[in-house]
Amino acid sequence: MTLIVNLVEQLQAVGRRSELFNISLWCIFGFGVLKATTFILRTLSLIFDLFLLPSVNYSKYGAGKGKYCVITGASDGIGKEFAFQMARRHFNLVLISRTLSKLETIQKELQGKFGVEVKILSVDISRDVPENYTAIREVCEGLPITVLINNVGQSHSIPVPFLATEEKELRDIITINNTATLLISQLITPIIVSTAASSKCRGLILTMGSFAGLIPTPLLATYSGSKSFLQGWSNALAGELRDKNVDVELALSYLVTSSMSKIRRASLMIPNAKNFVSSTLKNVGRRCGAQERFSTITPYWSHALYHFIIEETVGVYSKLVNSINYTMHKSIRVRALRKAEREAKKD
Ligand SMILES: NC(=O)c1ccc[n+]([C@@H]2O[C@H](COP(=O)([O-])OP(=O)(O)OC[C@H]3O[C@@H](n4cnc5c(N)ncnc54)[C@H](OP(=O)(O)O)[C@@H]3O)[C@@H](O)[C@H]2O)c1
Ligand SMILES: *[C@@H]1O[C@H](CO)[C@@H](O)[C@H](O)[C@H]1NC(C)=O
Ligand SMILES: *[C@@H]1O[C@H](CO)[C@@H](O)[C@H](O)[C@H]1NC(C)=O
Ligand SMILES: *[C@@H]1O[C@H](CO)[C@@H](O)[C@H](O)[C@H]1NC(C)=O
Ligand SMILES: CC(=O)N[C@H]1CO[C@H](CO)[C@@H](O)[C@@H]1O
Repeated sequence: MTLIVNLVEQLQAVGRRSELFNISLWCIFGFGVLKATTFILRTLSLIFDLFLLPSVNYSKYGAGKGKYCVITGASDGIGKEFAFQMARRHFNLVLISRTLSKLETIQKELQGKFGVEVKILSVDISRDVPENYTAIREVCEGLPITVLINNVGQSHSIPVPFLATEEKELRDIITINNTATLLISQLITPIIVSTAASSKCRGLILTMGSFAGLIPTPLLATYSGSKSFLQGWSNALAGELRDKNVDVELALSYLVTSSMSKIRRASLMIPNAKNFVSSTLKNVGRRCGAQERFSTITPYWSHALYHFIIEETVGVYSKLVNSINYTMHKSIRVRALRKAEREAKKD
């Protein structure tokens, strides 16, 4: 205690001597106050978003007024949950994925349960051919679409060094996660803009991102890059469409149970698709865990706290996070290779 008092007295003595020193002290003090204030505001905003605010009201996007929501990769996992939860909010739907039989089952169930109109289209989005985009345009043209959910994603096999990544896998990642998302958004966005203008409601373009895009991830380099690409693209588009009454949002997720993640049991850090989607739709337009990012949401509470803590401490681009991540994926790769070896022996 006396040490501090002594120090302050000495500093004051120096301060009396030097105007510059005084100004510097005030600057440091002001900087500290600013940092502390923004930290407190971000923390409060996080708590309000996650635990206190009521669900977003979808009537601003035309819920219950015959408006349509287009969902890609809608026959399973997260996409299928988006379909159910948007139907419950009284949106008509356009559902796109490869497997027609799965789409037909969902169509019947949703039409029966919620009395909404459901159109389905089977296309393989990894085959980047103009016919397929024409097919999508034909289904969507003339419909009053206000919401697009860019959800499609295909599972990567196992963590792999970039130099050993096969060209096909590399191209598929970029085609499915990037090119298709861009082209489908280019088809649907003009429809959303004109529907929003003519029916005085807002539009929404929601894209599924991933923690792999948030945190550069060694051994998933191409995939990690493809997801950061979506972050940059989505936020830039958000700026372009702001005056057109269209909200553009990127949803960030750590693992969710699904056939893609090959995880069946939900846990504290790994929700099932239903809980993940309900937290996304409840808070769309708010940031939750992504407090430092505009037009981005980390919706699920445990993912949100994880994102917030990394960002407020070492930062997502730090060397520390990068090397922890490298070790983690190296061990996943070793285990996956061993498993493949065992299965090869069995056959
Ligand atoms: N699960 C996770 O841990 C996790 C974590 C972060 C982000 N995400 C993101 O969440 C999104 C959905 O993931 P999910 O876990 O729900 O995946 P999922 O359960 O594997 O479902 C993928 C959906 O996409 C469709 N699909 C896959 N390839 C397609 C293609 N080439 N053309 C058309 N449709 C295709 C599938 O239907 P068909 O088989 O009928 O085509 C299925 O409906 C993805 O964007 C993913 O990046 C997931
Ligand atoms: C949502 O907003 C609409 C119109 O602004 C209003 O009529 C409706 O009651 C609201 N719904 C809820 C659940 O607050
Ligand atoms: C998508 O393209 C493939 C390959 O050209 C074609 O066989 C298929 O019929 C197309 N799908 C639709 C729905 O048009
Ligand atoms: C490592 O990367 C993955 C993305 O694949 C991410 O979900 C995870 O949070 C990262 N872990 C750490 C400790 O940074
Ligand atoms: C082909 C491919 O690997 N696509 C990636 C698309 O995004 C999902 C989830 O973010 C990844 O799991 C896939 O690896």
